[in-house]
Amino acid sequence: MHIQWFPGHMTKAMRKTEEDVKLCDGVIYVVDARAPFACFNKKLMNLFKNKPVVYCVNKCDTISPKDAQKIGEEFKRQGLVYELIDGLSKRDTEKLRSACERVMKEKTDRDKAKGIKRTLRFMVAGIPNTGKSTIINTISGGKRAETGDKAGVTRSNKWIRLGNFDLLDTPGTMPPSFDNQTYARHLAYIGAINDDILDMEGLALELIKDLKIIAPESFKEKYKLETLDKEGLELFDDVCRKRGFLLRGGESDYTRCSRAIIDDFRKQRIGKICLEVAPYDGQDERKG
Ligand SMILES: Nc1nc2c(ncn2[C@@H]2O[C@H](COP(=O)(O)OP(=O)(O)O)[C@@H](O)[C@H]2O)c(=O)[nH]1
Ligand SMILES: [Mg+2]
Repeated sequence: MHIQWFPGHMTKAMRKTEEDVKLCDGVIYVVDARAPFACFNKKLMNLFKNKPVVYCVNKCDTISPKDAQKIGEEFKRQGLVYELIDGLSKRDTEKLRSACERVMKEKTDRDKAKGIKRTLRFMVAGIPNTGKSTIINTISGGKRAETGDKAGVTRSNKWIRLGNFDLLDTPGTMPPSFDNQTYARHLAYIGAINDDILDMEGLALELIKDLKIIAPESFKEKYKLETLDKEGLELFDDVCRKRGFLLRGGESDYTRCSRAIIDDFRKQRIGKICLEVAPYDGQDERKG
C-alpha cells in the first residue's frame, strides 16, 4: 500500500502561508499526540526557520500520560520549545499563550524599553486535523474558527484577535510526497488524510499489523481474540467474526469491518494509543 495525498489547494495554501508568515512574530506548530513525528511537515516548517516556533503537542487526552511524557522528553532532546496539551481545555491552551510570550520576551522587553507596546501575532500551523482551529476556539472562549473531524475543514487563513494577542488560523498542508510510508500510514490512521482517497480495507489490514506490535494487549482484549500469533489477514478474519461482520455465506465483510476498526482506533475504543513512542517510533519500517 502506497499513500500519496497532495491536493491542488495545498499548493495555494502553502504559498499563502509563506506570505502570511512575514506578518507574524512567531508560529505555533500543532501536532497530534498519537503521531507527533509524522506530523512534522518539513516543507512547511522550512518556511518558519527564521521565526520562533512553539510546538504544541495537542490531543494529549488521547494517549497515556506516560507516553505524553516520553514525547516531551524527545522534543526537549531536540531542543524544541513545546507544550503538551488537550486542545479542549482552557487551562491547557493558556499555556500556549505564555509559551508564545516566553519566546518573544527579549523582543518585547526591547520594545518596552523604547516605550513601544505591540500586539503579538502568531500563526497556528500544521498538517490537517491536528486541532488548530479547536485550540483557537478554546483560547478565545468562543466558536470563531470552523472545526471538524476530518481533513480540510479550514479553507483559508483567518485572523482571530484576542486583545494584544492575534492568532492566524491556517488550513493544514501536507508534504508534496511522503518519503516515510510508516508515517504516512500513521497520518491515515488518525484521520489527517482524506479517507476518500484511501483504500480503507488495505489501511485496516495495516492497522491490524501495527496494533499487533504497538498495543498487543489492548488489541487482543478489545476484540476478544484468543491469539495474535497469526498473519494479519487471519487476524482480520478473526476480528470480522468476533464483531459479527460477516456476509451471507459466512465470509468476512472486510468493507464494514475496516470502517469499524479504524473508527475504534480514532475514538480510543481500542485504548489510548500513541503510535510513535520508542521503540515504535516509526523510524524503521515495521518488522514482520
Ligand atoms: N480528543 C481531542 N480531540 C481534539 C482535540 N483538539 C481537536 N480535537 C478534534 O480534532 C478534530 C479536528 O479539529 P480541528 O480544530 O478542525 O483541526 P484543524 O484541521 O487542525 O483545524 C475535531 O474533531 C476536534 O474536535 C484534543 O485536544 N483532543
Ligand atoms: Mg482548521
